[in-house]
Amino acid sequence: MTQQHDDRPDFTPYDGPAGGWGSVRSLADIIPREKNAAVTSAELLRQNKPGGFACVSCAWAKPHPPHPAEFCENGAKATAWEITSQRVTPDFFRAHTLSELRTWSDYRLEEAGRLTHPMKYDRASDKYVVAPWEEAFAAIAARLKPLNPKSVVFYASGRASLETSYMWQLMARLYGNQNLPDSSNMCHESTSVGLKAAIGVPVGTTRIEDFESCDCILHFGQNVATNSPRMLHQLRSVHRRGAQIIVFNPLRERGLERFTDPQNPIEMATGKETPIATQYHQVKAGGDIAAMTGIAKYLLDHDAIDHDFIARHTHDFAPFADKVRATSWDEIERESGLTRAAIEQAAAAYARSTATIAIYGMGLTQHVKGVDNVRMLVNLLLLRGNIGKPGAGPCPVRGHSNVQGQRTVGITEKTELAPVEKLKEIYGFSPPTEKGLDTVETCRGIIDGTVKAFLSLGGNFARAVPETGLVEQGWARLDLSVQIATKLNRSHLIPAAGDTWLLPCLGRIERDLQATGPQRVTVEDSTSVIHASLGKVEPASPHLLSEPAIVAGIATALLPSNPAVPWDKWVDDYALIRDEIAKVFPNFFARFNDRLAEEPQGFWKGNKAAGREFDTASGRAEFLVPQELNATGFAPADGRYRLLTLRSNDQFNTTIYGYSDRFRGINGTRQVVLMNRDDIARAGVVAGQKVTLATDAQDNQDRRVRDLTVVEYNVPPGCIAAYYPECNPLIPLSHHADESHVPAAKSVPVRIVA
Ligand SMILES: Nc1nc2c(c(=O)[nH]1)N[C@H]1C(S)=C(S)[C@@H](COP(=O)(O)OP(=O)(O)OC[C@H]3O[C@@H](n4cnc5c(=O)[nH]c(N)nc54)[C@H](O)[C@@H]3O)O[C@H]1N2
Ligand SMILES: Nc1nc2c(c(=O)[nH]1)N[C@H]1C(S)=C(S)[C@@H](COP(=O)(O)OP(=O)(O)OC[C@H]3O[C@@H](n4cnc5c(=O)[nH]c(N)nc54)[C@H](O)[C@@H]3O)O[C@H]1N2
Ligand SMILES: [Mo]
Repeated sequence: MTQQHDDRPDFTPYDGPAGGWGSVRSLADIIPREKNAAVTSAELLRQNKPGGFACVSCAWAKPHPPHPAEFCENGAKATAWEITSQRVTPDFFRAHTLSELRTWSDYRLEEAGRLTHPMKYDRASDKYVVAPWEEAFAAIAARLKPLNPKSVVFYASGRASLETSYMWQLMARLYGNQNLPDSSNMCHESTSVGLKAAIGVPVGTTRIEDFESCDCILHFGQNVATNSPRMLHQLRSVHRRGAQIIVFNPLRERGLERFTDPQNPIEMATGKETPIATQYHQVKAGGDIAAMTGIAKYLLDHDAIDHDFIARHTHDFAPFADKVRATSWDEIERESGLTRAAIEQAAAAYARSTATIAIYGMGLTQHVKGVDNVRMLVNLLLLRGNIGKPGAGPCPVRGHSNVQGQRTVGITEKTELAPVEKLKEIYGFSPPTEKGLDTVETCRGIIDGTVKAFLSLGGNFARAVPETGLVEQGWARLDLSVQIATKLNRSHLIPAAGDTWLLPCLGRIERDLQATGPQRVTVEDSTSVIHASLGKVEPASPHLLSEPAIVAGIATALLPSNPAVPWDKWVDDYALIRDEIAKVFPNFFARFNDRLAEEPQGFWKGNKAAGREFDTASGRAEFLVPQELNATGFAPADGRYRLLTLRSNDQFNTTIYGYSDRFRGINGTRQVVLMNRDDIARAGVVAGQKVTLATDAQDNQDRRVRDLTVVEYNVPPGCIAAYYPECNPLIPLSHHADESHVPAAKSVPVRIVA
């Protein structure tokens, strides 16, 4: 059951499968709570289907043909959450000051419902008050015009459509910057950097069909049952075909162990479960480079490598092989926390495979050596030629439903990834070429005062980023904060010194009616397939504007008029925006509108590396020689733990649906720290006791999170786990992946203060 906060904390280990009756009960609990059961139930049948809408939860691939119900427990929660009948109206804001709302939990803020009117912060009353859209656009433009464009940031959170995202980046560049951080800066940027350098594309090469022909899956640091549950269907059929699924994860995540399909009546009636993992290795947090080095060592020692592929398609194999051979099993065992025998068992299974997919998530990307983690996994694939053939390839599992797509259409702070020449040719201006700010650099700018204005296309920036304390203090000094959002969150409650705007938009499941009729939007999934999405639900309020209309409103007020950029016409007909995308990105989007019509199940935008064409420095796939086995970026020390920050099964990032982390058996509270039994004894605490975590960093900043209940849990010694975003104040801003700047949220150095 989904529970309220702390109503009765309960830590009973869960011994059911993922899916199954627990998942049905969880839905039966959530749908009525949002008081819109009939609409939600009808909408769920349109989810992830041709002519329907693309789920607003994760970015996992949508199979064709779809399952009769192509949704999962968490996708259904996301749908119910968006089309709730609860409303945050002007009356709500008349009743509550921002000082009061800041004391509310993340759960309570979003549970209050959908925002209904454009609002402006009024300092005298400390409240949001209604203001008309035209006033909002004019006032925002008036604040932005005198500012140095370099001091303004345009953040995007990964959910907005390709159409909106395209307009967002174009507005920023026409205004004069490419300060376009997005949530992927906290997420799969290690993939974008690592895969680009290794294989020449910033995205995975695996397609959903590959799951039908692989005979092995290497699975690192991704929590499938919670974060991409529809993928359990693919994993289950892979397992049933007798393929190997080899998991590396510090936690024994239930969905990786066994699954009962909640949509299969026979499985439900008989309680039949399918195991998922064939091997499960509880690697230490940050120990993956070591574990993968061990696998590579076995492959080299047993000559289980694809010499022909390596010779024809790769570069720098020799230094990589030398380094691996020179690394001792002692070091590998110590750094991975795994025995040689366990690693060899994994390596032997991999060596027998003819086609392997490498799946991974935040467990690899969110470390100081996050890029090396990704590259090391590619090294393993290259050793056996597992790229560019059926059933093989890297498969990063993306987060937000269009986070990969936002990057594809120009949301990037990096000039070399921006379509500078095309923009210049088509719109007749000189796009900025100075590198823009990413998320970490934006935080630094907010803290040191060089960032003056922050515009947010969705998301909950102040809550999702590291170093929460200093970021919130800096935020209060901004000249302008503009938040385009569906629901209230903490980032909306920290008023800027200048103007603060809260602009409510349509969600993707809602009908988007413009001058030429109902509009579709498009998104890109984790496997580079572009899908159309048509919302049909009555909008939460008649005062909402669509995201494209809001961006156009700001852009029109802000920028000199340019006949090549008819913002209003684009809002009248989103197909015109798709025509622009097709002109600027012809390699991926030629005949964009036609292809949507021809392939209603979605079209693949293509991927050179999938055809063994490697757009890298050497023109071949690059091996990387890892410099360190420890991905955490810090040395072990007495009393220093590696904190990994987790998502529960009852949240979407900073959106907290409830207090039930069912598969982990943690219910009724999120204020916990999961510890190994021996560590509990060593630390001199007891299970059930409340402790404080303090960051163990060599700077003068005091970072603490208090009142966390110790829960005994099966985690490797020296590793502890607690929830995101509650623990974000503990992450130093400087603690991020070397090249990609992804905050290292999966290994934060902390001490326990009893
Ligand atoms: N329902 C739901 N769906 C979501 C989200 C959500 O919050 N809720 N968020 C979305 C977003 S934006 C994203 S990015 C994805 C995130 O999805 P995931 O990539 O699954 O991210 P996390 O939940 O942070 O969990 C990472 C997993 O890595 C493991 N891990 C931690 N440290 C290490 C390590 O050092 N090595 C290894 N091998 N494993 C490690 C953890 O135990 C955990 O199982 O999901 C997306 N989908
Ligand atoms: N410690 C720690 N920190 C992390 C992570 C971690 O694992 N550990 N994970 C990181 C990752 S992977 C990510 S992606 C980031 C997430 O960071 P963000 O993407 O910034 O945060 P979300 O929680 O996804 O944003 C939720 C808000 O989005 C708004 N929203 C929802 N739907 C829509 C819509 O359709 N349109 C608009 N305009 N707004 C909408 C709602 O107002 C909601 O409150 O957090 C990162 N932070
Ligand atoms: Mo993410």
